[in-house]
Amino acid sequence: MKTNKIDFKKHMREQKELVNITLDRFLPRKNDYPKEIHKAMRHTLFAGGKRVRPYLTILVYNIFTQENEDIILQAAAAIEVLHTYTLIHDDLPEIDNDDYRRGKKTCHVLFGSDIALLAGDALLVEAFNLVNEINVKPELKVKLIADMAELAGDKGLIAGQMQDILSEGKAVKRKTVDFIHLNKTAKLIQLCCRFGAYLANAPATHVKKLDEFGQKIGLAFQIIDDILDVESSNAKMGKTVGKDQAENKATYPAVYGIEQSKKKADKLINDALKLLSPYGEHADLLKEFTLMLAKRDS
Ligand code: GRG
Repeated sequence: MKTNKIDFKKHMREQKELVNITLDRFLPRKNDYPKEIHKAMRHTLFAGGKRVRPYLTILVYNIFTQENEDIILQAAAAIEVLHTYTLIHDDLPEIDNDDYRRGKKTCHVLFGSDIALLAGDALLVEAFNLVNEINVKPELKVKLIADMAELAGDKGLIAGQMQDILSEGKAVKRKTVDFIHLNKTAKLIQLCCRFGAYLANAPATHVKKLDEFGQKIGLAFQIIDDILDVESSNAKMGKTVGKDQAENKATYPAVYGIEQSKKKADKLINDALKLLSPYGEHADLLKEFTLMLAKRDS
C-alpha cells in the first residue's frame, strides 16, 4: 500500500466516514422515545469530533490485517461513544463548566444538566453494549469488556479525573500531573491500541508493545492539549481556551513550563515511533498518524 501524505489523508477521511456511519447505525434514532435523551446523546456525538480514537483503533488493527470488517468499526465506535460520555460529563457546571465543545454549545447548555448527565450515562452504557454486539468469540468479547471497564473505571479514567479535581488551585508535584494525564487521557488511547491488537489476533508480546505505544502517544496527546490551551484559539479548538491557567489546573505547562512540555511531548512521540519500527511498512499509516498528532493545532 502507498503511504504518501495524500493516501494517508484519504484513508483517514474514508475510515472516519465509516466510523460515523457505524455510530449512526448503532445509536438510537433521535426521535425514539424518550426523544430528549436521544437528541442529547446524538448532539455531542455528532457535533464534529476529530475521531482520533476510532481511527487509531483501526490503524493498529491494520498493522496485522487490511480487511476492515464490522468488528473493528464497532470496536472503534464503542470507544468514541465512551469518549463522548467523558466529554459531556467533563463539561458539566459541576466539573469544568464549559459552554462550547466540538465547536458547538455543550450538551448541558442546550438540554440542561439533568439531561446531559443522563446522556453521558446512557453513552457509557451504550459503549459496553456496542462491544457486546461485536461478532467475535465470547472469550474475546469478555476480554474487550473487562479491559474497557478496567481502563475507564475508578482505577483508570475516573481516577485521573478525580485527581484532576483534587489538584485544582493547588501547587502539584510532577508525579501528580503525570498520574492525572496517564489516567484521564492516556488510558483511553491505550484501550484503542489494545482493541485493535486483540481483534487482529495479535500475539501477546505485540499487544504489550502496542499498549506501551498507546500510553506514550496518549500522554503526548494530553501534553499537547495542555500546550494548545495556552497557545491556540477558541475557534481552532472548538472550546474555550486559557481556562487551565485561569483556574490553576494541574497541567504540564504549569508544572514543567512550555518549553519543557514541548520537549517532553517530542520525546514521547519519538519513543512511540521507535516502538513501531519492527512493523516496517505495515505501520506506515500509524506512523503518519502519530506525526500528525504531534503537529496538531486543534
Ligand atoms: C467528569 C464525572 C465525570 C466523568 C468523566 C474520564 C472523565 C470522567 C473525564 C475525562 C476528562 C477529559 C475530558 C480528559 C481530556 C481528554 C481530552 C484531551 C479530550 C479531548 O479529546 P479530542 O481532542 O476531542 O480528541 P474530540 O472532540 O476531537 O473528540
